[in-house]
Amino acid sequence: MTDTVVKPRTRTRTKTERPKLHKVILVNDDYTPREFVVTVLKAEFRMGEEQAQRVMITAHRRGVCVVAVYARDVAETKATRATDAGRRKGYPLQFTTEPEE
Ligand code: TYC
Repeated sequence: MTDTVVKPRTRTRTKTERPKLHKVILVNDDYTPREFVVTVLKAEFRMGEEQAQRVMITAHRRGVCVVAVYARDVAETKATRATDAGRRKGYPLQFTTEPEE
C-alpha cells in the first residue's frame, strides 16, 4: 500500500498586514447651506473654522473633498453621524467612506 504524503499548506507573509484606513468624503449638493456644512465639519471632525471653510468650498467647487482618514469603524460612524445631522435639518448633505489604496 502506498502512503499518501500530505504537504502542509503554508503561506509566506512578506509583510505584516495592517487594516486599511478609510477616507471620509464630503459630497456637494445644491441645497445644504454652506454655513451648516462648516458647522458639521467643526463639530464632527474637530476642525477649526478655516480648515472647515476650505474643505466645504473644495467640495462645493469640485464635487467632493476628502475630510479625513480613520480606521474603518471610526470613518463609518463619523460619516453616518455627520449625514444624520444634515437629515435632521431636512438637508441632503452626504458623507461617504472608501478604503485608501
Ligand atoms: N453647494 C452648497 C451651496 O451652494 C454648499 C455645499 C458645500 C453643500 C459642500 C454641500 O458638501 C457640500 N449652498
